[in-house]
Amino acid sequence: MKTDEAIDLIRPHLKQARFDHTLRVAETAVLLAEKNNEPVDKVELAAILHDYAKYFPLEKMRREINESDLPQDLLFYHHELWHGPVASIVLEREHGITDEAIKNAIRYHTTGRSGMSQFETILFVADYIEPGRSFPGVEEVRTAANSDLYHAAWMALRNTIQFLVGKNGAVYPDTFYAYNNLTIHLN
Ligand code: DGI
Ligand code: FE
Ligand code: FE
Ligand code: FE
Repeated sequence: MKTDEAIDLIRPHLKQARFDHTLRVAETAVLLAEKNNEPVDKVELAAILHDYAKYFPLEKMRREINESDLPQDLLFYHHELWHGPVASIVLEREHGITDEAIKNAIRYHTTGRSGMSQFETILFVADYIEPGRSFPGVEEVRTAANSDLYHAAWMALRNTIQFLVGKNGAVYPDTFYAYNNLTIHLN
């Protein structure tokens, strides 16, 4: 799939603000791909597609998870975690996205996971630092991303875990595994 086809595919599924976010994630991901020697076109495609399922009806996402090989425990956690895994399976089944690197980057873009590839880490960080984001601490993560992609990912995971725990929320295990994995490997 080409970039312009991907944009045409996602556009009708997204609100304007989410579409604009997507284009900023793609621009950010391309810069990180260039800096870290990942295939720019593939990273850009993953970024354009990453929030494809963001506004799927909850019932559709629930059904897709139920009828898939995805971990069923997703259904016990916040529905915000569903759109990445659901996008990865629907994009493969209905739109021929079979590339494993692209599928995994989309699948894990919200939670992260232990042992994320550099490709996956680029989308994870780009989604967090795109210029429209204003999370507390995001500027620090942007600075880190200029010199150390994995350190930036670690900071984003730490901030997200702190944010979720701070509001007494659940944290999906993959997010902890991703954080612990980078904590151990960066030291
Ligand atoms: O889809 P986006 O808004 O661009 O960003 P995203 O896919 O990274 O979604 C992030 C939201 O998901 C963020 O507000 C926190 C929320 N969330 C809920 N539970 C978890 C979680 N994020 C992570 N990483 N882990 C969780 O368990
Ligand atoms: Fe997302
Ligand atoms: Fe994210
Ligand atoms: Fe996003």
